[in-house]
Amino acid sequence: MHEIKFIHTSDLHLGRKYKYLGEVAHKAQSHLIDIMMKIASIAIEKKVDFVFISGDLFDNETPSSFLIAKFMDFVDLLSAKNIQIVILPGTHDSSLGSSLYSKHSVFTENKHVFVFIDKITNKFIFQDKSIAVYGNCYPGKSSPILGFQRDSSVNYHVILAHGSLQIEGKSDKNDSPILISDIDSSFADYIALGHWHNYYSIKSNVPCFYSGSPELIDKDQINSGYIIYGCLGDNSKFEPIHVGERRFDDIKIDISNVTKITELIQKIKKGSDENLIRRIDLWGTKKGELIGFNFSKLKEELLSLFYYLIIEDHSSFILSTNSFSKNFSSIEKIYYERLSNLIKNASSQEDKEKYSRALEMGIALLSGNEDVI
Ligand SMILES: [Mn+2]
Repeated sequence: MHEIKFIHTSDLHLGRKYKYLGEVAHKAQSHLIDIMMKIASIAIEKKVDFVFISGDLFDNETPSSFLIAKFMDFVDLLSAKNIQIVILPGTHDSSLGSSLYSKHSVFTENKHVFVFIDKITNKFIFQDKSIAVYGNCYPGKSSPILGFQRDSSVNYHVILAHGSLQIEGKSDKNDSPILISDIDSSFADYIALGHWHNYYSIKSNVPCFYSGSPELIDKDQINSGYIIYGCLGDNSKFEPIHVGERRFDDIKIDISNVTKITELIQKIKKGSDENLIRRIDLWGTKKGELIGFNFSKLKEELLSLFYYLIIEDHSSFILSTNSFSKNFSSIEKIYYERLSNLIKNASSQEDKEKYSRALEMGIALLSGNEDVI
C-alpha cells in the first residue's frame, strides 16, 4: 500500500502575550514564529504529504496582520512542495461567530489550506492520496472524535480533534470529552489530538497522540516542545520530534537557612542556562543580610544567565521581642511601633503587605543596610 507521511502539531498559540515573561515577552512571541518555520523545514525535509494542526494555531481570534503574513510564509513554503495543511480551529481560535478563518484569503482561497470552518464541513477527501481527514470544529459537550461518516472510497482515515481525554479526577466532562473506549473503537488510522500542551501518547490499539505545544506556552509545562512525525502504510510509525527550545523550572528556597546573599545567589544560579525560564519561590523567615534586601535588583543582575527569571518573595520577616528590646535604638523602636500599628489596623490585605514591606525596608535601612533600595 502507498505511504502517507505527515506532521501533527497543535496549540502553537501564535500571538501569545506571555505576560509572565515581562520584558522578554515580545521576544518569546516572535520566537513562536521561528518554531512554526522550523516545523515547515522538518515537513519539507521529511517530504510529508500533510501538516495537521489540531487547534489553537492562534492564541486569539484576532491575530495581527503581521502574524497572518507570517503564516502565509509558512503556507508558501509548504505549498511549493505540494504539502497540504489541514487546520482544526481550537478553543482560542474558535470558528464560531466572526471567525478569523473566514476573514483571510490564506484560509479561504489557498488550494493547499483546508479548514474545518463550520458545523457542516467535517471531512476533507483527498482522492489522489486516498485519504480522508475528519474534524468537528465545535463539539462542545459531545466527543470531538465521534459522529463522522467513514468514507469507504479511500484507504486512510485520520481524525483531528481538540478536546480532553477523560481521566478520572483529572479532566472536565464538559470540555469536549474524549473517552478511551471511543478511541479504541474508532475507524481511524490515526487520531491527532490538540488542547493539552504536553506531549502524550494514548494507550490504545488505535494510534492516538497529543502532540502538545511545539514550544513552551505556560509556566507549568513539563513535556511540551514536540511535534509528531507519522507514516501510514504497511509499516506505520509515529514518532515525536523535539523542536522546542525553552524549559521551565520551579525552585523553592527555604530562606530560613540562608543568611548570606552570596549563598542565595549560588542557589538561584545553579543549573542556569539561556533557554531556561526559572521561577524562584522564597519562603520561610528572613534573617541576616536578607532582611529588607531588594530582590528585584538581584533579579536584574542574574537575568542574563537565564531566558527569564522570576523571583517571588513569599518569605516573612519576624522581629522577636527579644531582639527588639535588646538591639533597637529609640528611632528604630518608634518606627517599629508605628508601622506595627498600621499593619494591625490595615483595612485591606494590600495595605497590610505594603506596610509590612515598609517595616522590613525601614528597619534594614536604619540598621545600616543600604542594599535595600
Ligand atoms: Mn491550547
